[in-house]
Amino acid sequence: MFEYAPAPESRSIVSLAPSYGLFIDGEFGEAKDTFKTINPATEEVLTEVALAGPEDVDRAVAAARRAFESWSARPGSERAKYLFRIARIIQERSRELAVLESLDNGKPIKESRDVDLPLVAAHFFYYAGWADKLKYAGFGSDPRPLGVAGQVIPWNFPLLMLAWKIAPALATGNTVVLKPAETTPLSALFFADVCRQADLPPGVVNIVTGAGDTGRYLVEHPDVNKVAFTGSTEVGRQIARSVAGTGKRLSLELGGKAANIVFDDAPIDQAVEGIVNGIFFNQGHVCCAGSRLLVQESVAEELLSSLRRRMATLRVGDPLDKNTDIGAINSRAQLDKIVELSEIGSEEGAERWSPPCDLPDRGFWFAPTIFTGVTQAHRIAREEIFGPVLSVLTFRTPAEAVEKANNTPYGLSAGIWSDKGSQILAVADKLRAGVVWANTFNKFDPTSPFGGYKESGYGREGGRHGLEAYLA
Ligand code: TXE
Repeated sequence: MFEYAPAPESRSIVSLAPSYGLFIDGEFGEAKDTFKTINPATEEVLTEVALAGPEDVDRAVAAARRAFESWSARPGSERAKYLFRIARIIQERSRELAVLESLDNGKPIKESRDVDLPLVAAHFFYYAGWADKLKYAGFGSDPRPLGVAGQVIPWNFPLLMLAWKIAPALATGNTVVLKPAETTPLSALFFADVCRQADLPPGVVNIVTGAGDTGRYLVEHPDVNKVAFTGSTEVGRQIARSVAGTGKRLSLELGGKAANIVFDDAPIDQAVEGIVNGIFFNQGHVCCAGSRLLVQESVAEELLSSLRRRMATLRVGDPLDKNTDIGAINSRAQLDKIVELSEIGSEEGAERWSPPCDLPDRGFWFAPTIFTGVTQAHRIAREEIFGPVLSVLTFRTPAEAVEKANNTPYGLSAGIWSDKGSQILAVADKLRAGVVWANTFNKFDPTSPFGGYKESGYGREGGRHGLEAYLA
């Protein structure tokens, strides 16, 4: 289905077919309509993808329902066998998958290759290990799967978000209909091929591609028992309203506006690396991105000059070049949003800075940017930009840092940089954030729960908590 061929010039590419269908009941098939997915680094069309209508979603949910009975009745050790197989095939085909992910998403190949893909495989290995250990593990005396899970995922980590959702659902005996984002459908379709290669029984995993309407049909489908969504707060709210009173279980992972708090005793070089990783990793398209830097006033000047020097070394450009640090913005719509909020930042009086940076002529690009002199009243201090844009605020005391860090409708993550363990623990305790990193940032691991407070959503993914979300 997806062929992998070395390109004439030294790097390798995936060669794509002209079109791809929906994956329902173990087979790829057409839909009435199609849509195009493009390479955001060049604006070239990669391929056409089937657009699932209500009748396609019906078929997918029916296939998942038929598969549920036998899948949930299998011993956990058998479900584990399939998950281990999937994990191993992902490892074997990880080069193809990494290239495909970077082509469709725009992220640097060194991130898809060294971060996304290893984490994807790790999630399948981790949840494979749980599948035969659910009884007597504190999930109740007879933990049961919920049924058919309708899962809607975003475009920033297409395959990793799929792994976060599909691996625990399958380990617990649920079956799945998953809708990837409309700008990044390809790695989910590749994953469907992986399921076939692993001989996963038909109907256990179904992939319906399409835009928001397809997602809406899926989450509103009466025969779906569990809805899992990662995406914007606005759509999360709509989904919460539509699910209310239906008896469906819901988990939501929405936006964030994380504070990365740097105290005056922090190792500055290490903190600068953490800040850069916090906001420029994956072009800042990260729900837990450290998009607000809170730096203690006494070290602000030193830290900012060091940060500017480091930013000047970042290479923006071709996602398939292994030296690239910042790739393409995923879509024109996302680029427009980043541009608009950045212009608002300047209009509201914050000072904007980017290193000199040659951006390619075609494609969607945005230079790494910091705003200093930001106050809590500024929109760039409150709204999720979801791009490579950092808002810098200062503080004098730990209490002020906590007050500013918590002054957001979100509560997904935060970072603390300090040499004093006691300071880190005291501050972490007061932060309203689901994840708090100490002297590091954007560290992910399948064993750790991830999720937010307030408008960042509810429910946890990852770790044993990720299983609870799929068990009655
Ligand atoms: O999200 P949407 P968008 C934030 C980020 C970004 C903004 C908008 O700030 O700038 O959201 O991004 C599907 N019923 N995050 O527009 O629309 C859609 O097809 C069911 C943070 O891309 O929420 C896609 O598969 N599904 C976030 C998925 O929802 C619907 C990651 C996400 O798209 C739907 C992404 C509907 N009514 C964006 N409407 C994070 N938490 O990481 C759309 N979808």
